[in-house]
Amino acid sequence: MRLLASCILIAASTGFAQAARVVYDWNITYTTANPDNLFERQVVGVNGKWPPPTIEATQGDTLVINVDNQLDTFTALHTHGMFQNGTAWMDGPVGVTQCPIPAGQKLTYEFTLQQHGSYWIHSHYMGQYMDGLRAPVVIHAKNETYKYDYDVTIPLQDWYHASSNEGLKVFLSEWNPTGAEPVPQSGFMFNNVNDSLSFVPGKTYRLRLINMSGFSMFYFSIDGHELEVIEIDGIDTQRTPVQSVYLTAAQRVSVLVTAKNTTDTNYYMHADLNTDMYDTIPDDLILNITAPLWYNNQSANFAASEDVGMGSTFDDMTLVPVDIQSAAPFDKQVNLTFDFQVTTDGINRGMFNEIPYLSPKVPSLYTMLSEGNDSLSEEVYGPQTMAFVLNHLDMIEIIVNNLDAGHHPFHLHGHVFQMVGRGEGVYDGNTSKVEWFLDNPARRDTILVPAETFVLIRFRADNPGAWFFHCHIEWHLESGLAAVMIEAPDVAQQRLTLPQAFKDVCTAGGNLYKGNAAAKSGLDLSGAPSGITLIPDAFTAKGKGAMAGCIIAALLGIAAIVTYSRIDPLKEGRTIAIAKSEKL
Ligand SMILES: *[C@@H]1O[C@H](CO)[C@@H](O)[C@H](O)[C@H]1NC(C)=O
Ligand SMILES: *[C@@H]1O[C@H](CO)[C@@H](O)[C@H](O)[C@H]1NC(C)=O
Ligand SMILES: *[C@@H]1O[C@H](CO)[C@@H](O)[C@H](O)[C@H]1NC(C)=O
Ligand SMILES: *[C@@H]1O[C@H](CO)[C@@H](O)[C@H](O)[C@H]1NC(C)=O
Ligand SMILES: *[C@@H]1O[C@H](CO)[C@@H](O)[C@H](O)[C@H]1NC(C)=O
Ligand SMILES: *[C@@H]1O[C@H](CO)[C@@H](O)[C@H](O)[C@H]1NC(C)=O
Ligand SMILES: *[C@@H]1O[C@H](CO)[C@@H](O)[C@H](O)[C@H]1NC(C)=O
Ligand SMILES: *[C@@H]1O[C@H](CO)[C@@H](O)[C@H](O)[C@H]1NC(C)=O
Ligand SMILES: *[C@@H]1O[C@H](CO)[C@@H](O)[C@H](O)[C@H]1NC(C)=O
Ligand SMILES: *[C@@H]1O[C@H](CO)[C@@H](O)[C@H](O)[C@H]1NC(C)=O
Ligand SMILES: *[C@@H]1O[C@H](CO)[C@@H](O)[C@H](O)[C@H]1NC(C)=O
Ligand SMILES: [Cu+2]
Repeated sequence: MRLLASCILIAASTGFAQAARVVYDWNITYTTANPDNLFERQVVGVNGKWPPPTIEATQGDTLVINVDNQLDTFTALHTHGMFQNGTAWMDGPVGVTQCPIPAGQKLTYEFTLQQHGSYWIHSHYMGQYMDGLRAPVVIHAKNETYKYDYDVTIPLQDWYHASSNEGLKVFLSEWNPTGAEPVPQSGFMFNNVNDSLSFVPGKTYRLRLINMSGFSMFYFSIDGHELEVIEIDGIDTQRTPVQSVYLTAAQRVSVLVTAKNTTDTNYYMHADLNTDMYDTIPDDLILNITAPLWYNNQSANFAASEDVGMGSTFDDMTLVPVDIQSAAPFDKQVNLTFDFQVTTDGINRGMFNEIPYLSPKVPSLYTMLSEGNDSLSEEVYGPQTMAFVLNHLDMIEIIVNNLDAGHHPFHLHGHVFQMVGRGEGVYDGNTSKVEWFLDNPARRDTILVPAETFVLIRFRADNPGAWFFHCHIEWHLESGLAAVMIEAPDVAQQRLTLPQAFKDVCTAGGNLYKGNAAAKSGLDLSGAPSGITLIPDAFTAKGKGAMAGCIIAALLGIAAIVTYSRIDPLKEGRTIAIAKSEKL
């Protein structure tokens, strides 16, 4: 890659900046890793190694990833944050823009990089990215907005000892009625607990912080150093000095840091886990993760900690994009209210508007492209696909009301959105309850929605395709906290043609690439995934039999925690439990 980068520089300096074809051959393979030094486990890696390589290219390049699935299960890759404008099928989420790639099959992802900034690539098949299939994607601008001497990527990751399948079995179980998520065994900066960074005195660094966690949210800071935020999720912002930043799962923040001129002291970088997210806090989980920042690794001491952890005053909604775009009034409002409830299958699920998302039999994008005028009706996408049909070029406002007592990061595929408003409780349309950000609001692709609050986000429906909108906590996505924006089906049918290779992937896995959510034609939806719903009038309903619910929950909750401890070889017999009863 270094060679390639210099080629691009030469091309640029001779006046004909030629876009490159940046090709990665990715055999998706099992291997083992022990990045936290506590437990060696099987992981999903690339070409027999873990971690997978960082992908690096320049805006305007064509990125090609030749995937050969050498696992014994399915896979699919999502390049997080790419608009995929005109190549919607390259987006990656199974059930939305593609069928899963079966074991032994190949598929090539190929698209033009129309954006620049910090992104990441990860599996979008069940919880597979938590097994290690995730890597940073750095797209350099042809002409970066800010100058710096060094460009360093710092992935922040949480780490589980049990496989995601084992985690899902425990999480999506009738023995887990409170929806207690498996808590990671550790977290680290870079790729393992021993990694560190060395600064050259006086130089300016761009640190690309990329939160590749499945669950955890971090606060990042460096003792003795000011951070200047310059990018969130690919959007350049005005330089904004802060002491620390937070990142929810899937968010990215670039900061500029100027190294000191003196080398008599070393410093620690901090990435503190947000403990509000965990229902239980294992007593051996290191919450305040540190990694050394070396100026002098021979003898010097470390400066005293200035870490404020969760006391951070960072607020991403006050950041100011360099490319100015004021908010425009919305044409259509999509009201999404979410909560967690035990459903008819006995499982505690996350859901929008009381309907858990169930993956349709045909990916929604393919339904959109194959169902003629029926693709304009939400019905054709299935009763539990949470499909919202958007008209081409409308300004869309999504209301996200969080009824839950936890924080959740929401990600929209295919777009960045403006974060135009927020407030306490549920947004009922009373605009005076909203704290507004209408003058060049901050834009990004993943937003934190704090407990019992709402946010308002807006985007222009100018990218025909089917775009997933979901909680980026993998456990919650798998349980049903998702919706699909069906953007301009009429225009999509004119502009988009599904490549043969994507049809072949469906066929190879025994799936169809045409038809409605039931894999039938027209509006005959019999057989479409459905029937996992709220329990009508049951004890789990709010305000009814709450006492009985709590007692049963407490008993079952303990059972769930014991069950979880059993699948973790290191945790045998030791658990600390704080049951989170608010969720009932
Ligand atoms: C970290 O360092 C320790 C001590 O030097 C070593 O035993 C361990 O293998 C290292 N772990 C990793 C993941 O590099
Ligand atoms: C991918 O796997 C195939 C088959 O085992 C092998 O021939 C090829 O060299 C591998 N490619 C890479 C980049 O490791
Ligand atoms: C790069 O951007 C800077 C600041 O926006 C501008 O001053 C400079 O002329 C640009 N350089 C090129 C080669 O476009
Ligand atoms: C990454 O995101 C997770 C989930 O939102 C969060 O708990 C964790 O603190 C984040 N990490 C950082 C360094 O911001
Ligand atoms: C380091 O030294 C340079 C040159 O003397 C000076 O301009 C700069 O302000 C100094 N930086 C710091 C962080 O003290
Ligand atoms: C310490 O510095 C030396 C020389 O710069 C370098 O080779 C070595 O990797 C450094 N060690 C650590 C732990 O950073
Ligand atoms: C982590 O840091 C916070 C803030 O400095 C502090 O309140 C807390 O006690 C620390 N926790 C641990 C486990 O060190
Ligand atoms: C779809 O609807 C348009 C406008 O209502 C109509 O002109 C067209 O014939 C319809 N196409 C089909 C295949 O029914
Ligand atoms: C959104 O839906 C919630 C839940 O049904 C409701 O309480 C709220 O008033 C709605 N908001 C708007 C603006 O319609
Ligand atoms: C709207 O909210 C404001 C501030 O909370 C409140 O004073 C006002 O009565 C509300 N208006 C309506 C129509 O509910
Ligand atoms: C997609 O491309 C069209 C032009 O073909 C452009 O008007 C639109 O703004 C783009 N949308 C996104 C989200 O990139
Ligand atoms: Cu969530």
